[in-house]
Amino acid sequence: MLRCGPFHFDLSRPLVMGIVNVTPDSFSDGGLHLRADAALEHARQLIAEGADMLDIGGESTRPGAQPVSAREELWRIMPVIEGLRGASAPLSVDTGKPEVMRAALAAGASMVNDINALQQPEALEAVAAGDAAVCLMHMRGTPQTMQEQPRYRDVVREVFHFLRARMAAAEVAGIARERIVIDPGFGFGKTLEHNLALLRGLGAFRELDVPVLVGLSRKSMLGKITGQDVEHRLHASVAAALLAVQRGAKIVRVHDVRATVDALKVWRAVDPE
Ligand code: 8Y4
Repeated sequence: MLRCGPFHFDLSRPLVMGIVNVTPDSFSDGGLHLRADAALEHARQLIAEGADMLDIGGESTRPGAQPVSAREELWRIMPVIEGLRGASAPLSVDTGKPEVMRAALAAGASMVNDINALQQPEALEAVAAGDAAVCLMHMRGTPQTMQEQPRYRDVVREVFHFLRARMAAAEVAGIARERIVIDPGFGFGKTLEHNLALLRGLGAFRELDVPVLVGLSRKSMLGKITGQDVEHRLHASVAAALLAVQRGAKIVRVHDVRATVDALKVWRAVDPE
């Protein structure tokens, strides 16, 4: 069971989280209003395509991307969250900043997706204060430094221990286990070999007894495997999402919702619970 504010999921089937970027590089940059309108239209389209939840992000987390201020992040995402009030799918806010979490949750978001796993001061409290879910993700380093020669003795073990510790911190802060999702953080301070080891070893995270979310959509590891650049990674992304759910992932974070939903329908027809 996953509790996301007023939304409850029994997780008898995997969920598709659609990605809505509200960053200047993702939509033609015709000013704040046009950007919010484009993101809203995109969000509504993803819900129509079968997204179970949406992840709204105003800060680019690409390797090397520059951080943005809380004020800028709020300007970007708040019109989108407010515009989606009453939507049939829960909204997740992709942020590490407690100020942004509080504003988004007050405006009706039901989940916080934090690539920093609530390690910023006040982040645990910001989530604990309400009934939203949280995704705790593993990252080595920061988006600015994470591609600098990451080294692990045993990547599955190290990610597992980090996530177990962040789950414990979240529970101590008052976030019930049924509100917690974990994510090994594909691509965040990991080489291709680390990412493949995590995908192969994904089953190990089931021991933590909370849903596992996986984000592989269009990522550079798929570029390395296929030789395709970012706009031609749909097929690899669908294959990766399917492999992840076969290995126990309960939520897949994707750009291409319709294709992923169809692939999961085929999987379910063959492998019904
Ligand atoms: C093309 C498109 C190339 C996207 C790279 C990317 C995750 C995440 C991101 C994830 C969770 C990304 C916010 C990176 N990835 N949140 N966020 N899990 N929970 N890169 O794997 O999509 S952003």
